[in-house]
Amino acid sequence: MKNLKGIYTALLTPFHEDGSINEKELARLVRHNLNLGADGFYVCGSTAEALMLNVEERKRIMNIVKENAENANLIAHIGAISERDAHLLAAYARELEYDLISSVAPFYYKFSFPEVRDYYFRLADRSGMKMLVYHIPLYSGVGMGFDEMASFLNDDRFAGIKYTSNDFFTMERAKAAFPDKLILNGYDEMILSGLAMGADGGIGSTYNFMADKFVLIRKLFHEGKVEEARKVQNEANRIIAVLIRIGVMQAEKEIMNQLGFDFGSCLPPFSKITEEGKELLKKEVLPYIQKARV
Ligand code: MN9
Repeated sequence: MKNLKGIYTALLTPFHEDGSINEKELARLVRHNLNLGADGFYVCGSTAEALMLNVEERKRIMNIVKENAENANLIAHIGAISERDAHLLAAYARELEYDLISSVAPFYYKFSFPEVRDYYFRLADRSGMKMLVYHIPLYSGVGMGFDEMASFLNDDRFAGIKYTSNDFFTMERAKAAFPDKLILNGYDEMILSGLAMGADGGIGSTYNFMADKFVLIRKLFHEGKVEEARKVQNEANRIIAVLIRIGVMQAEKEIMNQLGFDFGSCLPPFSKITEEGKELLKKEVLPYIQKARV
């Protein structure tokens, strides 16, 4: 079994002015992140605005990432409000030989937990792929406690959980009960807490331009250098605090633009970043991140 622990960049999607995908820049983003030391990629997740893209666009992104990722680990987020679309994307992930599929819980209609559970099992069964449950209660509105998580982790068809919550108590309980399952931390600003409670790595949006900091935090943590790891977490958090003031996704795209990429802006209904936001990033973020060499 391949080692799937590590630091995964939740890739952004660069767009042209007309809203079509900038494929050349996506390939550059993947190469930039390999240079920063990322172990793998989380493809078509929240950060990619994938829930606002159609199946063809998502397949195209999966394809471009596969072609440029060398032998990095690949997780395809195939979640969609249409389960039919999710099955199509899961089948495509298998065709491209992704390592895992992942899905947000079915949302909007307030499905019961048995409905949520059966959704996940159908996707794993039909695709023959191992599933990483994407737990993000703040966005999906679907909460899960230890018992719900255990109903997945008890089963071979489930690789683990992408854990985007600050309930580290439940994270620890899940890891202690299922030490061989993969728990990947979701909130970048708290990855050190996640690692301390048993996370095997992380998946994050701010990794797009500072994966090196998260690779270092994880390395220092595993060497027992927790104070040093906290210094790097502090460097990352000073940046993330600025992003939160502006709007995380809009700010992330602008940072890529300032690094010399051509990422455009987020799709509507996301608003465009203001001139003031751009200035703030130039002053308070750009000097503290690595320049691109691709
Ligand atoms: O995948 C990301 N979560 C969302 C994880 O986009 C909802 C995080 O990387 C956050 O963007 C980041 C900033 O809050 O931690």
